[in-house]
Amino acid sequence: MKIKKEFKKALELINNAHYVLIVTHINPDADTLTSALALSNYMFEKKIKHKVFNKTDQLPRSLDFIDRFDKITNTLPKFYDLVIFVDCANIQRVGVELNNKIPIINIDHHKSNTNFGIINIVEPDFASSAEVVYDFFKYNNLTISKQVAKALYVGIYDDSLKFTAPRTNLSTFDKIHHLVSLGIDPSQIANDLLKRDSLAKYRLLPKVLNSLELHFEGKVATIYLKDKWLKQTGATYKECDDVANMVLNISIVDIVVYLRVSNGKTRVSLRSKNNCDVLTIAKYFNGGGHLLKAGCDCDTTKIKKAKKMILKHIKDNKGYNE
Ligand SMILES: [Mn+2]
Repeated sequence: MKIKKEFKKALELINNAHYVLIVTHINPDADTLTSALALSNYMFEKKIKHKVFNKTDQLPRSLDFIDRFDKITNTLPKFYDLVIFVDCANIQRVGVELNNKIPIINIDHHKSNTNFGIINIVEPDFASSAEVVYDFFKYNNLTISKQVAKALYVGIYDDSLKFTAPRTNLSTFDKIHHLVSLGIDPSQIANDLLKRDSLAKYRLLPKVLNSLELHFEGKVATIYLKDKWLKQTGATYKECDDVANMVLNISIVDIVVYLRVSNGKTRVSLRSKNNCDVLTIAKYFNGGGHLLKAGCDCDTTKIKKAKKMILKHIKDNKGYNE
């Protein structure tokens, strides 16, 4: 099996490296961070020198119960001789330029992955990159510690959208079964992950939900978040990440378009169900992601304008009527 060999080669490179840099994507989600932290906990146990890098200065606080979360840094180390990308479809996803002479291990599950590494372990049929990292442990017969198990469990749980995403299958549950058998506590993890919301989030949510509009006979819903609401409520946009999925629960809605202005652009998150492809929409605007979960930027700070652009393209792409 080709992939099996790649896992072996990856471990060899890790064991021969002096300093491993593990990099995660911008706008980090649980999958990219837990995949990195699973590897980081393993390396810590094996005394392998390494760092986990993410560009942001605003990591999702809800993940702070995962071991070594506090060690994630947004400063690149001066020296590293191996880079591991996790959950990044392309080299630009980390948001910084790295020394291009240094070998790359590329671990991912995006169909659009550009195979930019000297070792590429990409499993587009997996619901999460954390599952690919799980296989790295399995195929190399490495012991999975409780710390590693916890990180992998959270990555698989979150990126499979709590076991509701289409790529969730028997193998996902086999992995979960094994991880739980190692002694982690799913109930405690659920409490840590899901039940520590700030009050500010619940001051922000009604404002975002109040922006809800339905289009094309209700098939498409739009919502937006205004920067000033963050100041008014003290919430961060990260805390409101699940609002798009919330709106997608409305029975007639197939696509949710969630807009917010950030860094001089309008950031657009697209979520869908019933096999409704939003990746093509995101790609049209130079974005990326998965079939049912994608994102892109519109070159405007006017939410109204961005919304119009996206809706027009959805209309043309899906052949919806007004
Ligand atoms: Mn992922």
